[in-house]
Amino acid sequence: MTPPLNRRAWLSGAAGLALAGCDRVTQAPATLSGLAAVERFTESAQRRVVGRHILAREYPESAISPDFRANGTTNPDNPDYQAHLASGFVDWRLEIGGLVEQPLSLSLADLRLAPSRTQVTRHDCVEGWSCIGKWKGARLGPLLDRAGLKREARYLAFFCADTLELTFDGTGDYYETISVVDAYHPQTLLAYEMNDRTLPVEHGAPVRLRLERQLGYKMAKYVMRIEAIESFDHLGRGKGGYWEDRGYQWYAGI
Ligand SMILES: Nc1nc2c(c(=O)[nH]1)N[C@H]1C(S)=C(S)[C@@H](COP(=O)(O)O)O[C@H]1N2
Ligand SMILES: [Mo]
Repeated sequence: MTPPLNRRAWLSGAAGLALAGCDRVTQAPATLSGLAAVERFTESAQRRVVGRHILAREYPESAISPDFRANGTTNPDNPDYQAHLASGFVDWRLEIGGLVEQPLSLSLADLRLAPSRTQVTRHDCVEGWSCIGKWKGARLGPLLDRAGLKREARYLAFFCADTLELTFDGTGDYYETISVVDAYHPQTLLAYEMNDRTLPVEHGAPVRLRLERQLGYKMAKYVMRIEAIESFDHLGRGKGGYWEDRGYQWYAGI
């Protein structure tokens, strides 16, 4: 994308002024093209990011599905998880670590105190069904700000309590990855309430991801640990998620 002519003229003019006090004028042409390249880069990067922050459609409460289907794991067969469930998740902590300045260990009470959002949205499963539900949860962006993402962090990985397929190498554990950009989308939540009630076990208690611009399989249930990572090559079979490892698209935009 080339900036419009008048803009480019303005840019070289401004850069020329800035360089007026500089005695190594011979460097000006290289500096100018460098500035123009940076300008073009930020322009297109910004448009991409803004485009990806468009909100998913939200619905009136009257549209909420009376029977929201549960899919995949509906009660993790995992002793640690079952112990937390039995005690109402009082000792449960969500870990946020990896490429962060300040790893976090958050109780449900901590999550409930974090900046939250409530939204009525439609959940689309790749299998061909949709349900509308109301979700309340902590916005992921402010939590990542608190943890302080390091520059190298490009993705967030979500590790879940359930193993969907028993494999010898552990690639059957449910996990997901999303980009840092999508993590900062205003509707991206760590949801702890569904339809005004504590998130039920079949829908991912105590906390599940809501990522409203993508398909259902991206929205990890039973999230135990979040890690900021630079690449997902080393996770599972390297495709970025349990279902991605079995052929689904990594970017499941809708
Ligand atoms: N941990 C975990 N998360 C998961 C799944 C799962 O089996 N385990 N299934 C995914 C799929 S395919 C869908 S459609 C949704 C289903 O969410 P629901 O049970 O609340 O309808 O969760 C997604 N997240
Ligand atoms: Mo799904």
